[in-house]
Amino acid sequence: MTHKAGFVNIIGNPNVGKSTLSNKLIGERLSIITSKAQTTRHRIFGIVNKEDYQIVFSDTPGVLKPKYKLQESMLHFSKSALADADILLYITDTVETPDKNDEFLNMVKKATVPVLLAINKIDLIQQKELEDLVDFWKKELPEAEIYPLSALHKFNIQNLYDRIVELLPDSPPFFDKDALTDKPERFFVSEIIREKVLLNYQKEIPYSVEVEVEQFKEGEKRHDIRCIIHVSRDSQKGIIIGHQGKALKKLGIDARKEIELFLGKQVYLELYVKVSKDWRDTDNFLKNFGYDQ
Ligand code: GDP
Ligand code: MG
Ligand code: K
Repeated sequence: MTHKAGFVNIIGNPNVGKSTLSNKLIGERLSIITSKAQTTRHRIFGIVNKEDYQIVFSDTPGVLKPKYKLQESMLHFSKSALADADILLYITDTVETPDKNDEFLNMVKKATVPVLLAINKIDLIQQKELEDLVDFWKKELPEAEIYPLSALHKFNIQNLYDRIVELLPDSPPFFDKDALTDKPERFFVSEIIREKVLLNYQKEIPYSVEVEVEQFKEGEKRHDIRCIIHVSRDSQKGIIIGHQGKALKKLGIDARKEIELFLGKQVYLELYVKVSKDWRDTDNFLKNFGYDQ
């Protein structure tokens, strides 16, 4: 029996639905999803293993014009997605205005591997509008195969998935066939906490926060997890903690519930807030947080 395996790299602008679609394709909730842009900072591999194939999906940050070092690193993750792909999955949606200067689009045009173009969020428009949009993309990316779909409503996703499997090259698996992802459990713990920060706090706070898992002690009945929430400035520490500690307490409860679901274990979660001045522009911090290249 021949075995197939390949890297499917998912790219596109912020908020078109990359995380939603990749999670539906993978069938596990691996990348975090919120309505705020720039949620996904790392390349996240989700791996689908079947007897005769292995698909390695990566979900990347959208294109950004780097404003600070963290974003430079995020952009690097995205660009590297183009370098090692077997299949490119370029996602647009029915909301964004197609832009001829789109940096990713221009890279996709130069791709030498098969390009699948997903037009997401078709639940938001009428049939006629969709036909016009499909015509536009046929001209814009003549080599691409077009898949109109709705990731959120799980509509028309199976066709896309089947085509991906067809296009996989003959290859032995890249990862253990029982691996779900190349990221350890503690990575997802920090991502879940970061997602709750995004949901619980406003404005610039979420983008100033990094979560470090300081201790991850696996117990028979319970996991003891201690995390540091790094912020860039003193004033942000007060905001995270909130009046009489209420905001931090709520964050801890929200995060613990979801971590327990994810790990299938009872969890004792301790959260500390620490000011790590200007961590977003400090090489040492970025390196510790896994953003070095
Ligand atoms: P990413 O930034 O490209 O990873 O986008 P996300 O996956 O985080 O999705 C951004 C927003 O679009 C979220 O609020 C999703 O719920 C929403 N979204 C994703 N897919 C669909 C869809 O098929 N239809 C609609 N109406 N919304 C969607
Ligand atoms: Mg995302
Ligand atoms: K997002």
